[in-house]
Amino acid sequence: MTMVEKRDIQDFAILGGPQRFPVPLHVNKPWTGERSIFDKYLNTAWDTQRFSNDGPLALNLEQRIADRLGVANCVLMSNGTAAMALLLQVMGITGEVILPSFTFISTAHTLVMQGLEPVFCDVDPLTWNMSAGHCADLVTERTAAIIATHAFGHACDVAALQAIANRAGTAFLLDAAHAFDCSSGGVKIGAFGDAEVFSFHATKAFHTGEGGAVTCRDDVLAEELRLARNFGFVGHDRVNGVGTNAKMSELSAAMGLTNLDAFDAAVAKNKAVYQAYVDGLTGLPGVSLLRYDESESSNYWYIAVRLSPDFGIARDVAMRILQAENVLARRYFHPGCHRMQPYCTMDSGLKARLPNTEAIAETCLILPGGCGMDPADATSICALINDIVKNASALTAKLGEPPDAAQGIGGTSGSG
Ligand code: T4K
Repeated sequence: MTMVEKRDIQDFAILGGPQRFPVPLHVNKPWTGERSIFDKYLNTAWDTQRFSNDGPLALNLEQRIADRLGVANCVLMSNGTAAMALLLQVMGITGEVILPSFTFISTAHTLVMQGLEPVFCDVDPLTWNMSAGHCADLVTERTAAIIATHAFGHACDVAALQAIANRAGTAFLLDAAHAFDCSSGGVKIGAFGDAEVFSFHATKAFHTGEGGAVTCRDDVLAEELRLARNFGFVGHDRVNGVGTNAKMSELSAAMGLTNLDAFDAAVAKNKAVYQAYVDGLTGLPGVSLLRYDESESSNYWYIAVRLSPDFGIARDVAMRILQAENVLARRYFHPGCHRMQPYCTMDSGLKARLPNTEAIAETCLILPGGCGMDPADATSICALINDIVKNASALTAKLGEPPDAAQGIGGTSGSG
C-alpha cells in the first residue's frame, strides 16, 4: 500500500483528505482457523444430528482447553456473562462484591441482577489492573467475593489479591475474558482463585463465535456448574437445584476446535502486529503502549495505549481523527463502570473515589490489533499517529480542546 504522508491538516480525512486505509481496521477483528477443518467438525454434528447438551465436540473442546491451560476443569458455557452469573449463583455468594470499575460492564450488571452489591475498586496506574492496596481498604464484613479482571490479557496481581481474600475469608474469582493462554509467574491463567471466567466471544483472542467457560481446580464446583448450566438436571427427570440454560452448542464448539487447532499460528501473527506497534510507537511523544511481559505467555491480542498531554491532542479528538482514517480505535472501558448508569446514581458509584480509573478511562485507546491485520498496517497506523503528533496544535485548534482542558466525561453511554 502506498502511504501518503499527512503534511498539512487538510490531508487528514476528518478535514476532507483521502483516508489512510481503504477498508475499516477494527479493534480485534474476529479471526478463524481453516474453513475445511470447520467443515469437518460441522459434518460430525450434521452426520450425528447432535447439536447440543454435552455433545462430543463440546466435551472434546472442554478437555483440550483444560489440558492447554493446565487446570483440572473447564466447564463450557454459552457466553462469559452467563458463566459469571452461574458461578456466583452456584457458589452462593451474597452481599458485597469488590470489582474494578475499569472492566467490561457485564460483571457489574450480573452482580446487580443477582441481588449483590458492587463495590468499585481502583486500578494500578501502570498495569491498569485492580489495585491490591485499594481492594484491601474496601473489604468489610459484608464482602463476599473479590472479582479481579486480567485486563487486556495482562495478569492482575493474583498473589496479593488472593492473600487479601484469604485474610478476609472471601471468595476470589477472576475475569479472564481477555487472557486466554496468558500466564502469571509462568502458570497459565485458568487455575487461579476459586475459579476463572473466560469469554469466547467472536472478538476475543480465542473464540467460539459466542461462548465462555469457567475453569477451576475444584471438581465438586465444576460438577455443580455442569448441572446448573443444564437447568440443574441430573439424568433425565431429576433436578438437584436452580439452574439455567447456559450450554454451548456443538456449532460453537466446532468453531472453538477449529480455532484451537490454529491458535499458535494466530498468536505468532498477533505478536508480529504487536511488535510492529512496539517499533513504530517507540520515541513518539505522549504515547505509551501497555507492554506485554516477555517472560510470560501472552496472546498479544490487545494493543492498548495511553495518551499523555505531550501528545498534544485530547484522546477523544485523536480517536475521531483515527476513525475518519478507517482506524476504528475504541476507548474501552470509558468512562468506567462507576460512571455509567445505573451505578453513577447508586451508592456504589456515588461513593467510588477512583482517580486512576478515571485518568486511564479518559486517556486510553485500544488500537486495531491481532492477526486479522498485517504488521505493515500497524506500522502505517504508527506513521499516521506520528503525523497527528506533528500537526497536533493545528489539529487541536481546528477540531477540539487541548488535552488538559478535555478531562470531562464524554457521555455515559460508554463503550466496551
Ligand atoms: N469481561 C470482560 C473483560 C469482557 O471484555 C467481556 C466481553 C465480558 C466479561 C463478557 O463476556 P461475554 O458475555 O461477551 O462472552 C464486545 C463484545 O460483545 C463483548 O464480548 C466484549 N467483552 C466487549 C469488550 O466487546 P463490542 O460492543 O465492542 O462489539 P462490536 O459489535 O462493536 O464489535 C467490535 C468490532 O469487531 C466491530 O468493529 C465489528 C467487529 N466484529 C464484531 C463481531 C461481533 C466483526 O467483524 N465480526 C463480528 O462477528 O462488544
